[in-house]
Amino acid sequence: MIKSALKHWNGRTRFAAYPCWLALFVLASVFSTSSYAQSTTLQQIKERGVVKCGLNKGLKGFAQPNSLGDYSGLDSDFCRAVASALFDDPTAVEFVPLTASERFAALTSGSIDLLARNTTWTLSRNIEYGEFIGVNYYDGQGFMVPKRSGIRSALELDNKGICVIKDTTTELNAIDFFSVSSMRYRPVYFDTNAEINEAYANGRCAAITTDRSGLAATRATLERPDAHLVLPEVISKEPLGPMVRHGDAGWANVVRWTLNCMINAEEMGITSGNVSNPTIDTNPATARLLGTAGEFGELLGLRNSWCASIIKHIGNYSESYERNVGINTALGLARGVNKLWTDGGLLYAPPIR
Ligand SMILES: N[C@@H](CCC(=O)N[C@@H](CS)C(=O)NCC(=O)O)C(=O)O
Repeated sequence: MIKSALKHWNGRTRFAAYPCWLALFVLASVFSTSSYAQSTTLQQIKERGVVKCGLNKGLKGFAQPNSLGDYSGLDSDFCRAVASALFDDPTAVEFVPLTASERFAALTSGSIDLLARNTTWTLSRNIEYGEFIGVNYYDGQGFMVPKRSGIRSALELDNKGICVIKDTTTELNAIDFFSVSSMRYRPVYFDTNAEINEAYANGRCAAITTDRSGLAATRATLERPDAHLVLPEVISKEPLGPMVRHGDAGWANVVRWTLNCMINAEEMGITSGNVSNPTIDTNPATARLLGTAGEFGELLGLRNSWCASIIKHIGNYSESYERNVGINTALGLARGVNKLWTDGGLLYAPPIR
């Protein structure tokens, strides 16, 4: 198109070529305004100096506040990872605790910059509320019962009281499951984990249903975890992932590549322990990840050492997983499908190049 436009420029058809130039100009301006580092959200956060991150009010392993209101967990780690990418400072986060019912309005209204709250990626949420940037925990829904109930299968829950949190995929999956299993469904609804755990502990329902990671978390907070059993059935797919609002691709990229950085770092053996070691093996892919080769941070509107900052402060995916939900924690969750693809799991991050 440029060649033909130039040809016309020199000839009598100069005027006729005008629309062509106009089109080029329009295209160029469209590309420059939607270009990589242009993000209003990113700009606002840089000016504000903190990332506003929506997370669970209290879910052990994912977002658990201590007495000072300081959070630990896989999701709060993710908030801190984004802050590290932006500011090289994992504390540059304002945590915004949200119930399941509050979470999407908080995102769409702009009161948070990102939502990292054990939220399942579904089609309707993707269309109505925002962009899922990836999956930070592949989960599925299950049931937990007191062992002494004698219940050993979810198919024995006909007409039994089921504790469930409102405005969740949990609520919808349970309806499907009881219907296809030709069982009567008797839900008892709650807003928060604190309420549901208390109700379950007090025998207000025969079983509690939620994501299996959530069941492990609840079990760990009960007085005698061993007295409770997570039933074998997995009744749904719950890909849990962070979300951002629609309409700011630059910001979505920053959040998406934060997760990709942590997964790629695990694959390359880069940890919080060796990331700052100057003698670290720098093959070309490692150098791109650490920002010593290429300008990938700049493409995102960040420093080139953005990913090195994440690993330095938070660690790679495996470090965050093992610290918060892994086999040696109270939740005791084996990596399972959350292993890297190279180990037979589902975690597969696109390359930094
Ligand atoms: N992943 C599901 C369930 C999310 C969910 O809210 N789960 C409950 C149980 S694990 C929860 O986090 N409750 C905590 C609270 O609101 O206090 C979804 O996205 O709808």
